[in-house]
Amino acid sequence: MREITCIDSHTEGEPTRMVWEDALPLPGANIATRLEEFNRQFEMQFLPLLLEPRAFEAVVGAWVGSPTAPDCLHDIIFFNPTGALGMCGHGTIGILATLAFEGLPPGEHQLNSPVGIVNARLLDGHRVQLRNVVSYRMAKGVSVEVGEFGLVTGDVAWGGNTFFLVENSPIPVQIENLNELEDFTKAAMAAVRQAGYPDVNHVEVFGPANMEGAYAKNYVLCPGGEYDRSPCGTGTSAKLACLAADDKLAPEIPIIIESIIGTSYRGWYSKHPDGVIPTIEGTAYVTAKSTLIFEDDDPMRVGIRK
Ligand code: PYC
Repeated sequence: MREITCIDSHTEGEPTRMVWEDALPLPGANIATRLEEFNRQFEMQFLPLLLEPRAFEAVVGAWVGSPTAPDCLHDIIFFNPTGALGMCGHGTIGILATLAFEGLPPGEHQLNSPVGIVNARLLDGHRVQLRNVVSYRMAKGVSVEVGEFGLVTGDVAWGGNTFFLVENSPIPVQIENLNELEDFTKAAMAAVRQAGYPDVNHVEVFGPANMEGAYAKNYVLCPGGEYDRSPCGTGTSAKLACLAADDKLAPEIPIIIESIIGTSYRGWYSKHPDGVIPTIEGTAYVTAKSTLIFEDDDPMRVGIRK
C-alpha cells in the first residue's frame, strides 16, 4: 500500500493539488533533468493524483521540491492529466497560499519552473502577485475555419503556455453556455494546431464582462479538455502581451479579467525587450490536507483511464 499526502487549494475557483518532493522524489541537478524524470514517472506516479476517483480532471498538480537555481525558494513542476505544463499562474498563487497556510510569512519569493524563474509576492495569507515569465505575441490575426462556427480570427501568444486568443467569441462567454464554449474551443484548438501552430495547448475566448470595471470575461480551454475556473494566469499574461503589442494598454496600468465563473485577476505589465513581464494578482484558499491511499489490490490504483 502507498500513502501520499497532498495539500489542495483553489485559486479563484480553480483547483491545485500540491505534493512535496518527500512523497515523490525527482532526482536531478537542475529543473530540466527533474522534468525529464517527471516525464518518466508521470503515468504511474503523478497522473493517479489527478484522476477520479481521487480527484477530477480540472485539478492541476504542483510538485514542489528543493531549489536547484540560486536564490529560489523551490523548484516547481505543474501538471495536468495530459502531462507537465510550462507554467501555471493559478497554481503559483495556490502554492504560495498553501505555503502561507503552512507558516510562510508574507514576502517575496522566486520559484524555479521549467520555463523560467518567476517571482511571487505573498501579500497576506491568501493574496499573491505573480510576476510571470516574459510573455509575447507570436502571431497576429491568425484565421482558421472552425467547422460550423465559420472563420475565426485570433492571436497566438506565449504566457508560460501557448494560447490561441479570440477577442470576440462567437458563443457568448456566459456560464450557461459552458457546453457550447467547450465544443467551440475544442474545434478551434484542432483547427489552429492544424494551421501551423502545433504548440497551442490552450484556447482563450473573450466577451463583455459582467463584473463592473472588468476589461473582459474569458473562457479558457486547458489541455485535456477541462476549462479553467479562474481567468487563467498564463492566459491573462498572454492577453496582456497582445494588448501591449497592439498599443491598447499602457505599461503598469492594471486591468481586471473576469473568469467564466465570475472570479477575477488583476493584471498589468512592464515592458521587456522581448515582450512584456506580466504581473497577475489573485487569491487562493486551502481546501484540504489529505493522505491519498493506493491499496495494492485496488483496481483503480492508477485512476480511471479513459
Ligand atoms: O492559471 O496559468 C494558469 C493555468 C493554466 C492551466 C490552468 N490554469
